[in-house]
Amino acid sequence: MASHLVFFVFMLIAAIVPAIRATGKEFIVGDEAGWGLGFDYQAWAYGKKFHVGDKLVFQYYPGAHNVFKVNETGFQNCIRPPATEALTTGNDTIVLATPGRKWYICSVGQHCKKGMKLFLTVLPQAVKSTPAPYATPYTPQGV
Ligand SMILES: *[C@@H]1O[C@H](CO)[C@@H](O)[C@H](O)[C@H]1NC(C)=O
Ligand SMILES: *[C@@H]1O[C@H](CO)[C@@H](O)[C@H](O)[C@H]1NC(C)=O
Ligand SMILES: [Cu+2]
Repeated sequence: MASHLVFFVFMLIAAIVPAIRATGKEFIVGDEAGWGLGFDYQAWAYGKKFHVGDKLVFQYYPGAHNVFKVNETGFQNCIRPPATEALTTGNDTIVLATPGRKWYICSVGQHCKKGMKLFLTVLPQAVKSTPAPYATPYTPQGV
């Protein structure tokens, strides 16, 4: 009897957990420091696990900075891509849509050269977002 209840609770949790994970985590880049100068974004990203479906939010005073998604060369040499538009709202949300390596820089002045750049690796989605099957209802026995 008690073991049935434990099984039911387990099934319930197993059905709920993937639904929570699938909504994606939100990362405020730099946490309280936000997106700015004098912050080590590689240290910030180190040890964090980014998955497809998670979001990055770059927060800064609008006009003071911007966000460009660049390739590896652009990241290393601080080259802003001519064709792409910068994100400039000061609350720029990027959904990590594909796995792989991603690079972001600020193109204002010498900010990128001074270290205002972020590199991270996006992992595939941790749990499939397909709806979990319903748990089998607990049926009392020997009543
Ligand atoms: C990287 O981006 C620059 C534009 O900023 C472009 O000229 C270059 O071809 C790109 N390199 C690769 C390997 O895609
Ligand atoms: C910033 O963006 C996030 C995610 O899109 C949103 O939840 C939040 O309300 C925004 N904050 C401000 C101050 O606009
Ligand atoms: Cu900047």
